[in-house]
Parts: sequence; C-alpha cells; structure tokens
Amino acid sequence: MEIELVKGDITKEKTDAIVNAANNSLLGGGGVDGAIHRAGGPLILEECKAIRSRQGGCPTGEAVYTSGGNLLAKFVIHTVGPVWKDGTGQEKKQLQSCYLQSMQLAEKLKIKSIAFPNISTGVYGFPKKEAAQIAIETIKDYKASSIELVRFVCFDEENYHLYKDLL
Ligand code: AR6
Repeated sequence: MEIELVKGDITKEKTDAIVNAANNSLLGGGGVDGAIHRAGGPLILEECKAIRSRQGGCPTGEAVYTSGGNLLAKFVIHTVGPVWKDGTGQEKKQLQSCYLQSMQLAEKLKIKSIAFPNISTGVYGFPKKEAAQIAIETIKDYKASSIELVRFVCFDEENYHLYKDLL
C-alpha cells in the first residue's frame, strides 16, 4: 500500500473514496464538511439523512458512507473525529478509530484508493502534530487487502509541513 501526501482541496481528489470530517448529526457543517457537501451536491445530504433515520447519526470515532454525488470520488466516507479537550479522555483513541474504521469501510466497499483530510485539526481543536502522528501511525500499521493507495490531503501549510516531516 502506497502512502502519498498532497497539499490541496480534498473535493478535487480522484481517489475512489474521500473521507469527510463530519459531526455526529451527519447534517453538514463548516470546514471540509461544508466544502464536500457544497461540491458534492444534495444527494450526499439526502443519503446522510437516510442513515440518520436508520441509526440516528454517527457516533464519535465511527464511520459511515454515502455515494460521492457530483464529486469525482465514487464514495464519501463520513467519520466523526473527537473534540479536543485536554487529551486525558478518549480523544486519541477516537481519532485513531476514525482512520481505522474509514479504512475498514473502504475495504468493505472493495475500493483501491482513499484520501483523508486532517480529521479534528480544524474547529475540533486537536493538536496538529499529535493528530498527524496518530494518522500516519494508524495508516502505516494497517494491513490492507484491496486498498493500494492512501493519500493524505493537507489544506493548510502547517499540517502539510508536519506530515512531510513525519513521512
Ligand atoms: N480539503 C481538505 N481539507 C480541508 C478543506 C478542504 N476543502 N477545508 C478544510 N480542510 P474541520 P474538524 C481542513 O474544521 O476539526 C465541521 O463543521 C482544515 O484545514 O473541517 O474535524 C463539521 O461539521 C483542517 O486541517 O474539521 C464538524 O462539526 C481539517 O480540514 C466539525 O467541523 C479539519 O478541519 C469537525 O471539525
């Protein structure tokens, strides 16, 4: 499995799936979530609403999927990162779980490539360096079957440089 790093907008990615840093409601929001819903169109929100009526949203650290709507990616995997408090709670485990469950879901979908944003490092306030370490470690340790490519898509300069150094 290849690991790549790019700087840019995840809504432009051509990977089979892109991951969204969503919230428990699955009803959209700001940041990367807002960008994905804007670029992907109303179908994604409709499918999120259907998931909500089935299971009532998405718990922190878990992942669900919808189609990609108007995006180039076939699927959007919506995962809910933890809100950073002080790091003594479940934050680190939950962030690791986001990456792990997204990979497991991608394998269930039998896809070959997936792009991740820097989950929880925006409004959820997770320290960027620790988040990058967790993301990279979790993906490096993952024993993939169908997935051949994982691409980390960093939107901001700080995350890009952190990932570059760590990778
Ligand atoms: N492509 C890639 N990364 C992006 C993009 C983009 N187009 N836009 C922002 N980022 P955030 P969170 C980066 O706040 O911290 C939403 O309202 C950004 O630079 O989007 O997990 C949800 O609905 C940052 O590094 O997500 C939730 O309520 C990273 O994406 C809440 O925010 C994550 O920032 C989730 O907070």
